Amino acid sequence: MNTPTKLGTYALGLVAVFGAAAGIGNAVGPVGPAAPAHDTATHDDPDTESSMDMTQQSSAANGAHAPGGLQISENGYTLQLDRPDLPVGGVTPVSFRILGPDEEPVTAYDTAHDEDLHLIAVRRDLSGYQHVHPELSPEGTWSIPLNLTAGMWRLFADFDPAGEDAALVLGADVAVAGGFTPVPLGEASTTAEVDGYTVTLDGDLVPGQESELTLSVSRDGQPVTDLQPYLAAYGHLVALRDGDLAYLHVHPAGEPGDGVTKPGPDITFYATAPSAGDYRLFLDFKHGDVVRTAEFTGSAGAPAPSVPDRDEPAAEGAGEHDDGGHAHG
Ligand SMILES: [Cu+2]
Repeated sequence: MNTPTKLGTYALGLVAVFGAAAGIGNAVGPVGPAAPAHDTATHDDPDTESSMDMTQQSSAANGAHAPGGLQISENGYTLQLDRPDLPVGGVTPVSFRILGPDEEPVTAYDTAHDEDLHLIAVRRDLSGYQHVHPELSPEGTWSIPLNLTAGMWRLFADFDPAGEDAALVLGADVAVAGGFTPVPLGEASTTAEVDGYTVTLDGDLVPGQESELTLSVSRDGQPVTDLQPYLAAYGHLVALRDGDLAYLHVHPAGEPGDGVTKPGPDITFYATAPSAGDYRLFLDFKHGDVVRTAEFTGSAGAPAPSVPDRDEPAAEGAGEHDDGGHAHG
């Protein structure tokens, strides 16, 4: 009966390896009582003794507030679906309201990217992506048919209520009845094919930092230089974090008609990844009067620090860590 012991030893070995891999900033290691938060642990979960320090490092690296899309209610606004579950098959009407701080449906919106509200639907395995623009009734109900396969879906409403300074992204789940096979996240890639078009991705997502991403569209080996404006840009990019579907803030660089921005082949965006990890990127672009979506899997940051601290000469890199005051636990 010493199998459990062996397993236990093996597990401890794994923890030790993991602790070593986590490297800098992690002298305490993931076992044992939680290290007191170094500086600015912004999450207020009091029960974090088993959480990994890597996660804490990642969130500490992000000075911004929480990413969008993770909440059904925020800043007094609530996404209220008419039905939390839907039948499977074909095209299904979906309707919802945005309730304001007065709990009444919001009927006045500021237009952003040519629309008052953008609805993103994606199954929770990041398949089935749809970006649509529902119709608003005078009473404040948004309606749109969606093509929903069986499974758990996430709906994101991206909108800016009139009178508010900033746009909100609220998210809600919808269960679609029936059996389904989860689709694995695709391998990280810088090339996507859609409908005879090839889209390449240049640039890296950086945890906690805005980075430039350039997507370049070609067809039959020829750069596409006559992209059509779509949503006041030559492309619309949505990025979702694998695992919780956090919705990244992305904005295009330039817009059609500004005298600078060309209609392809390159479309440039600025995106901020809230943490290290995998993301799914969805680029909508319009050409030949058809909107198509190119999808990529991308990673932000390295999974673990690759260079042990002591091997670095006392140069600029180490200096930066010391400034942060949290590199050496
Ligand atoms: Cu939209």
